[in-house]
Amino acid sequence: MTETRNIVILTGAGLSAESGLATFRGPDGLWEGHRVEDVCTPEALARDPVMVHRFYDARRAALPTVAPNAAHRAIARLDAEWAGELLIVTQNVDDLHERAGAKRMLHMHGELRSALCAECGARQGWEGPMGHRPDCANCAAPGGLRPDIVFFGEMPYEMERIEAALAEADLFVSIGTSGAVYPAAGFVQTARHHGSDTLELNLEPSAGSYFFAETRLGPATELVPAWVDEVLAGQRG
Ligand code: BJW
Repeated sequence: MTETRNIVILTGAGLSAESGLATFRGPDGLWEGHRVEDVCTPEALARDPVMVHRFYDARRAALPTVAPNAAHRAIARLDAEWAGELLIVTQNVDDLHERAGAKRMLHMHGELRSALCAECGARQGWEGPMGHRPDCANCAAPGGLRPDIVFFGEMPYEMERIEAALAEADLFVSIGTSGAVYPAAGFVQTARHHGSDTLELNLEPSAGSYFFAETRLGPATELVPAWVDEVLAGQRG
C-alpha cells in the first residue's frame, strides 16, 4: 500500500450540523420547504432579490451565534500537525473551519462573510446585512453587490487547484456531504482514477457511497476526531 502523504478532505453541511447549522436536504432542510435547486440560482436572485438577500442576511447574522465543533477542531489539528500535503475543500459557506484554526483550506461554494460584485467580479469581505444592495467598493457599480455564493449553474471557486490536489492525493476523505451536488460529488471518482485511497465519514451513506473504499457511519464529532488520531498516530509511525 502507498504511504499516505497527500490528503484531500472534502467537507459538507453535515460537518457543521452539530454546531447548530441546518443541512440542506434533511427533513429540516435549510430552504424551509423549497428545494435548494429551485431557489439557489442566479435566476431566483434576479426574480426575488429581497427573499434571497433576506435568507443570506439571516444566515450571516447567525454565524456569531454558533461555534466550531469537535470535528472542525480535529481537522484544524490535522492541518497544524500533518507534515505532508493537505487541502481542505469545504462546500460550506460558514466560517467554522477558519475559526477552529484551519489554514490549508478553500471555500469552493463561496462564503457568507464575503460579497461579490455582479458587475466587475470583485470579491470583498462583508459583515452585516446586504439586503439594501450596496454599491461595489471596487467599480462603484450602484447596487452591484450580491452574496458571494456559488449558485446552481455557476462555476465553483478554485477548481484548477482542487483538480491538481486530487491528482496528487494518496487519500481522499469526504465528510458530512450527501454527494448530491456536482462537481464535488465527482471528486471521489477523480481521486480513485488517480490511484488515491478513499474514505467517507457521514451519518448515512451518501449518494456515491459505493465509490469509496471505506465508509464509516456516525456523527462527525465522533468519527472525525477518531480518524484524525489514527492518521496522526500513523505519521508518528
Ligand atoms: C452528518 C451529520 C452529522 C448530517 N455528522 N454527517 C445533472 C447531473 C449532474 C450535474 C448537474 C445536473 N444538472 C445540473 C448539474 C450541475 C449542478 C448540480 O450538481 N446539480 C445537482 C442538483 C444535480 N451543479 C452546479 O450547478 C455547480 N456548478 C457547476 O456544475 O458548474 C459547472 C462545472 C462544470 C465542470 C466543472 C466544474 C463546474 C454549482 C453548485 C453550487 C451549489 N451551491 C449550494 C448553495 C451554497 C450556498 C448556501 O449555502 O446557501 O451549495 S447548494 C448546497 O448543496 C450547498 C452545499 O454546499 C451543497 C452540497 O450540500 P451538502 O453539503 O452535501 O449538504 P446536504 O444537506 O445535501 O447533506 C448533508 C450530509 O451530511 C447528509 O449526507 C447527512 O447524512 C450528513 N450529516 N448530520 C456527519 N452530524
